[in-house]
Amino acid sequence: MRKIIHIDMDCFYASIEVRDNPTLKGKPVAVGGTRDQRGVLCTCNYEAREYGVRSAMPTFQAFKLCPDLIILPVNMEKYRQESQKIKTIFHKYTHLVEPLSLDEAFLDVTDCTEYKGSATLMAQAIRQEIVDTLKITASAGIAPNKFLAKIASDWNKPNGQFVIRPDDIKNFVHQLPVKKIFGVGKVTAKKFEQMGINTCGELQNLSQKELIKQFGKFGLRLYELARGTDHREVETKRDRKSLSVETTFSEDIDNIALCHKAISQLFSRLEHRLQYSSKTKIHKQFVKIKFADFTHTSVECISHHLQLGVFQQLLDEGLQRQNKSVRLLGIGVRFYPDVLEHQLEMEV
Ligand code: TTP
Ligand code: MG
Repeated sequence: MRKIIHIDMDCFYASIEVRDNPTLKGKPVAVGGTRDQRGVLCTCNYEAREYGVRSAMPTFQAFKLCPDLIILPVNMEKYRQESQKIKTIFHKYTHLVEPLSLDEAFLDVTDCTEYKGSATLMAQAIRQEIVDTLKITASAGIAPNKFLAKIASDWNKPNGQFVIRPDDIKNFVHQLPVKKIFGVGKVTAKKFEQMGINTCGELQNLSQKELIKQFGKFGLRLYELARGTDHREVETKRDRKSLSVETTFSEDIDNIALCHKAISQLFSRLEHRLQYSSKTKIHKQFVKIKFADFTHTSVECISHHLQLGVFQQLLDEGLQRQNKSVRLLGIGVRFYPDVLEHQLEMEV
């Protein structure tokens, strides 16, 4: 049994901005694009959430819900610096840290002996240290695996934590809505709803065979997650082998032009993610396509520089393999293994 902590900062960008301008305290504040630029919000504080304002909401819509909303511009450089401070704190506890984004990470504390090995007390201490150093709050989830730890960190948000002990798993997942499973988007959730399945407990009634028939390889994963099982390891950046981004369409699409448009959008996201990646030496580019029937294919080629055109060619190649509409598209890069990367540096 592992001990995993998932830490997620509370309304990260907004907390930083309010911290740096205390006159904003207690007021509804968001960070993102302005109304006249037809912008979208990155996030907002909990005061703004009371009005129904949310991340990724168009700014004009947020103003309709909350006319007093204060919108501040995005200051990535500042958020990146704060993110670095959080990471330094994490590494005091364990080197098994897997950052998921600027404000979120998994920590494997299975072998940590501090706090008599109590992951709950460690999470408490980490959150306190974040408050002391950064003057903003974080929430934590503590569980025997990544899947449950991530759900748990959301349970007592903001500024809270929640523990799922091995003995609690059975009861916890029984009531857990299937929507909480990563990868179960609106479309799959609706499909389940039509089958009378709303909770993981109900999902457990489907056999492995049935799930695989309906969802392919993802079915196998659903079978495990519905039981609170997740064997994925905390993957530190050092051993990161690839980096990818993907999107699931709200409706399956069969239009090639739309697929190409999606690839361009994914490309910007991947470029952005690569800016924060400690690995930079690209070895391959790949495209992943999941079809409406949940079968999937991936196409890759050697490439040392990130190029949109290469992804477009790979997409065309992948689409030719099956004549079906597309449910999900992903693009990514594989990095040189560390040894090779080292060699490459020597050669330069
Ligand atoms: P989240 O952790 O999803 O959100 P949050 O930290 O703002 O709020 P919560 O308390 O619910 O955790 O994302 C972290 C940061 O990433 C967020 O502060 C802003 C950025 N972000 C975007 O830019 N766009 C988005 O759509 C989302 C969800 C987040
Ligand atoms: Mg957060």
